[in-house]
Amino acid sequence: MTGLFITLEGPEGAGKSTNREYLAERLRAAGIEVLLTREPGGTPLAERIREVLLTPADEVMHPDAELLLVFAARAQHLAEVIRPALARGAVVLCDRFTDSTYAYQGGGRGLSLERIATLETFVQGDLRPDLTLIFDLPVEIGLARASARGRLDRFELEGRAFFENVRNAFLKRAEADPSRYVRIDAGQPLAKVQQSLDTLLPNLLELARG
Ligand code: Z5A
Repeated sequence: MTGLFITLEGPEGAGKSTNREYLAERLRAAGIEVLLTREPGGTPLAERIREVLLTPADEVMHPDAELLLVFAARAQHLAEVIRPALARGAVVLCDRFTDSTYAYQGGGRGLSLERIATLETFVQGDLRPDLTLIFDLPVEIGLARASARGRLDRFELEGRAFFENVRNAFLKRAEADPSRYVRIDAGQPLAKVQQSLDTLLPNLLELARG
């Protein structure tokens, strides 16, 4: 049995966590097993790597170290959580995955996309998400939502140009493969965003039921 692997992507404050819960509720109400998880993280070890990645520190993290930590956490997460859930037929709803690596380490840090693709294949084999929802919104709105939460993490301390590059990288990936990506306008009021998700639901249920 093979489940369904759905990832939610987009910049900070785009509403990925909020809408992940909303989608999970809808799918569970239809009797589908749903596993909610996130990256970096999703297992105790991967959550420890997340702490290292997100905590601001005096020592500047080299971009290659950042890239390898992201994939180290992903290898653990895939082995312990994602692959077993897919193997038992669950729908996996994952808050960020490798599109974030292309956007943050590729678009934001300027690392080579070829190098990211090599690590992607090394860590994931041929596993890719079945569907990726890109929650897109202007950088200033996302940053305002993130700052309203209080203390900023290591990524949120970056400047505006970094986040413009991240956003553009997400949009470019979505445009390049419309069969896998759906762009959601996350700058709308939450009720409208959730109406957009509702329109996807019949399709998702059909896919989840195989
Ligand atoms: N990262 C990386 O560099 N490379 C990788 O490969 C991976 C990750 C996997 C993880 O942070 C960091 O790791 C991330 C990239 C890096 N960078 N940062 N920062 P994260 O995913 O935990 O952090 P985040 O994206 O910043 O999470 P977030 O701010 O919680 O965003 P969100 O989940 O998209 O939003 P939310 O929590 O659902 O909503 C945020 C607030 O906005 C909240 O108060 C909501 O009530 C509100 N909200 C949500 N939607 C709306 C609408 N439509 N209108 C008004 N208000 C709304």
